[in-house]
Amino acid sequence: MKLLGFLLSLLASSLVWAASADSGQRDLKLWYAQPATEWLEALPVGNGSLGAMLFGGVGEERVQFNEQTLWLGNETEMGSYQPFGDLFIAWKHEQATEYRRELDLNEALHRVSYRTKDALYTREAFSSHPAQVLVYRFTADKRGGYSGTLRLTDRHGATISAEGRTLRSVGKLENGLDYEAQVWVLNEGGELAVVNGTFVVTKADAVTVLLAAGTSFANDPQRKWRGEPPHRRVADRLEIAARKPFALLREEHVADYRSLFSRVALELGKSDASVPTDQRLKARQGGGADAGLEALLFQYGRYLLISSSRPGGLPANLQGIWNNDLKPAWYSGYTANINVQMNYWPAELTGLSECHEPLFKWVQNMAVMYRNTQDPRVKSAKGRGWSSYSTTNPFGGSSRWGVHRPQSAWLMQHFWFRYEFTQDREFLQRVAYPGLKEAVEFWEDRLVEGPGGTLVTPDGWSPEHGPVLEKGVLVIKEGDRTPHPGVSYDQQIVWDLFSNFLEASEILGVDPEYRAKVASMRNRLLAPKIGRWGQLQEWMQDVDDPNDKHRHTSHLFALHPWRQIDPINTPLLAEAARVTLNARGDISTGWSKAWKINFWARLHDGNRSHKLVGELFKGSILKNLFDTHPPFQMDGNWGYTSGVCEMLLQSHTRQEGKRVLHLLPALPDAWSEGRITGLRARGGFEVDLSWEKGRLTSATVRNLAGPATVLVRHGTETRLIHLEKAQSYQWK
Ligand code: FUC
Repeated sequence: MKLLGFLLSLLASSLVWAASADSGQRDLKLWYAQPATEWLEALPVGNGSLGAMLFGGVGEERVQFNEQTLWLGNETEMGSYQPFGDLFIAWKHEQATEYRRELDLNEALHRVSYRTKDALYTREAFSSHPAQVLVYRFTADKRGGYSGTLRLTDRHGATISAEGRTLRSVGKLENGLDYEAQVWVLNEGGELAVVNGTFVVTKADAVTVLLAAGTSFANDPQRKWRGEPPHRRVADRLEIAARKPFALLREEHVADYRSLFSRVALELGKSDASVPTDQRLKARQGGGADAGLEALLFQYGRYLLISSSRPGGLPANLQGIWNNDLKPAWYSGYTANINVQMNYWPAELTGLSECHEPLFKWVQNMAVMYRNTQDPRVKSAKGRGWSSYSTTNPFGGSSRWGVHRPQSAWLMQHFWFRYEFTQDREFLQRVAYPGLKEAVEFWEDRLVEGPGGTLVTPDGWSPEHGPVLEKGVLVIKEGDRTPHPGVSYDQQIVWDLFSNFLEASEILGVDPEYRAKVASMRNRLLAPKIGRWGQLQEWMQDVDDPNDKHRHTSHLFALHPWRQIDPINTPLLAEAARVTLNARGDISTGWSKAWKINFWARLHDGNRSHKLVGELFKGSILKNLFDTHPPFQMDGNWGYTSGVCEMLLQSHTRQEGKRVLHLLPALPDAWSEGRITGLRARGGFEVDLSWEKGRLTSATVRNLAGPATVLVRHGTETRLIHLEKAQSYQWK
């Protein structure tokens, strides 16, 4: 019997470690040699809407879960994103050795394994998009190893019950939103009993826990944001999932996740993945080199986006979908003067166009809410188009802090990106174009005549500070929102909007007269200016302070994410942007550093981008690799992933009217060797790149869309290529 146990344990442990023997896989794991002791050490799983933070405790596992529609607030009150509840699973296991927990980004699986004096215990968890349930399975190499309790808690006064094999919490928020969570406990062997509202498991061989949660939220303003109560939906999901063997649930989950995740692979040098992630992070923070960790953080951004943003759902908020606070920072909402856009920068670049969709739906909903608003602060001048406040919730309610006139214009950029990358003409015609045109009309009605017959926006602000006179001295004050005409941020966003509109109307062959009018308005827009200390001016007047270290660099919008400024076509302005960035410095909040990685890449300075990568790791990456502002804010994760793309491939510029695919435009010395496959470029291209000793060794450009002629650039060499649909070009 003893011998059998030993053999079984050998078999189980070799299975557990089999995956990690493959070095390609090992590099894509976050792993730790101890359980999480606090929330920001726990590891996230998510299926786009149902998310959880897993602590991996031995004596007690904590599953802190969220569902992305559990929001307080309404159309007028901001409210905030709420934690749903916790599931505590306590096993009578002590003195664990060989402890390991990991998040495998290749398969979106969370695993825990440890040994006690008589057995090897293993767990596997995932949040399944196809099944819409969270699955957590506990196994061991000995029979009857699981005895303990399962307890469900809630933070909003829900009624909690335990019956049969179901734990249930049912409640209502003060805004009338109904919510429900159910946990099914499926034990193999042993017994399951209800004692005082909790489940007691005795001597089970294995236990599978299924969790589903939902609310009565409907993502639809016409329905006043309310749909069916969640009960039936939640129960049905569990019933269907419970009928499937664990292996099948797992297989369907992995297949679904990999259909998105595996589109892009990145290798950056070698690193020792046998070292736990928190130790690698510490070493990196201390200045050590770890290109593998940088590749892991890149893929983590993709993992997080797939896990928090799926078609039909809400967009990823400031914390994705993961929140444990009743009063989360900035409501865990949607801030659109940089943050929510940054969340989606990597979507098209890294082949996750589907994950971009929730943003479009949200923008369309906001348009419904704000188009006819009577709120004098954000009302459009002549009833055309819409704008809003900086921070809003899913229902259109806002914090009312920061009137943000370019809201729709900047957000419409994402619709244009979607078209540029996918070349989906139907999307352009049906979805993007009407929204672009509406935003153009909004600005047509607002622009006024400025100096020298230029057109300026009348009353904007440069998030999130401004020039004020204090005791006769001009200072740039944090948070000041005094309106000013011709603010660079506004001017550049309107230039971007008009440019996208012009291209869109030309491609679709519509509105030729209006196009001509918009073209002439664009030509008259007050252009970016170089100020007295060589900087790119933030305001119409040359008032920038060279000692200003503000985290927002709103006036560099034209450099990134847009294309009005670039080193090849507008070298003087690019130089001014460089002066500005140097003055602002590299030390800032998480997302600000992430943005700067993108800026320096756009200036073709890979080493400086990589220095910012180091700064990001140093003060802004937490043990579970979440970005921190502080506090924790996920935009920096996504801004980083986008930054890495910008270092390796850019496709936003034109030369002589032709799109340019720029290969390795900002490769840092630290990434002397590497390989990336599946990166996307504007124009509908997919690009693979390999390099050694800092030099490109091969590149493949595949054309996924219709016939196209593009310039491919590498270093100082530029080649004109023509590709039919599905054809590829090999750079040698
Ligand atoms: C903007 C930023 C803050 C923070 C918040 C969510 O207000 O200025 O730094 O990121 O959004």
